[in-house]
Amino acid sequence: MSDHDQDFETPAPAELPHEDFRCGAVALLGRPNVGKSTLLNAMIGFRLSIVSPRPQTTRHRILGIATNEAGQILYVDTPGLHRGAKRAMNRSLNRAARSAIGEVELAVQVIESGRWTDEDQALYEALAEQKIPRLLAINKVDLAKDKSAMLPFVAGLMEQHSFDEVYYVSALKEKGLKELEQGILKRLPVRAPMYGEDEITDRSERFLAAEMVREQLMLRLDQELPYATTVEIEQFKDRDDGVAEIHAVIWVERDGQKAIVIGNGGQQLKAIGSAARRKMEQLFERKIYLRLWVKVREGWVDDESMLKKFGYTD
Ligand SMILES: Nc1nc2c(ncn2[C@@H]2O[C@H](COP(=O)(O)OP(=O)(O)O)[C@@H](O)[C@H]2O)c(=O)[nH]1
Ligand SMILES: [Mg+2]
Repeated sequence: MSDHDQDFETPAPAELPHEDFRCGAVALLGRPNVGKSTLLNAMIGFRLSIVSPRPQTTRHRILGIATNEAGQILYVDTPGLHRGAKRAMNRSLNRAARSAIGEVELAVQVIESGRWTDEDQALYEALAEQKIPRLLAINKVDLAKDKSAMLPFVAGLMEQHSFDEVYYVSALKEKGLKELEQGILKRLPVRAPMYGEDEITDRSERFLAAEMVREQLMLRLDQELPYATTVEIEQFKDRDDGVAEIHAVIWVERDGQKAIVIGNGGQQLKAIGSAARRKMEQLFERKIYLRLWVKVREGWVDDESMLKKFGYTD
């Protein structure tokens, strides 16, 4: 885990562990909600990238690192590309997804089993312009009641599209992941590892702490409200007693939203705080003291300079 004051770790110089050791970056791309973040977490064996049933849960590009004897894969999770990006926030999400494509050795397009939408097609066409190998991961195969119906779906898809290989996976049930991993590894260059073998991300604990709070907002708030919130870490301090003390501000757009986030008698905020704290304790492997505030900043979702302040710059 990286130091919480620094966003990017300097990779340790390393030698090739053996002559066929592979290392490289892979983008997980697809429309919102197909399961990219769940897949990243399953591939690295850590619940690093936040997941909720809502589209646009992922707002930042996030690197998840998986190292084994065969190689080191740097998975780049991205916000899903989506259309009609009117608000500044949505435009920022699209930029993050697009810039990831230019920085990787390989792309995995993730779709939902049995569905190929216009957005899937648009992403496919954007990827086809790149000179990197692309794999198709058909996710959520656990939901397909009739597995035999999948064959005509895939056959139809392959008639009109070319992928280097197709994989059937369930990120949730951890099915088909070894095969996908091998398909990725063999297409990566022979190269020394860029990160230490126990590192799981390039993101700071400070960043991840904000994400853990945001995950609870996505899970617990209704309708549009999660999209009007963001989280800023004002303090992240390791105390002498071994406890990490974290002060976080939940920003909302209006007073009415603030009241909802706090809830009757502070119930909602308390639930958000204790669930986020438990997740942090798992990920950071120490005791956490978390304090939350809710503050109003009108129009932050449409304001490029506020987005910068809140870290939406990638
Ligand atoms: N049944 C099933 N659900 C999945 C699978 N993978 C992801 N999901 C669910 O799909 C929703 C969106 O997942 P998420 O990883 O946030 O999607 P993303 O927007 O592409 O990153 C969540 O509710 C996940 O639990 C899967 O393999 N099977
Ligand atoms: Mg996601």
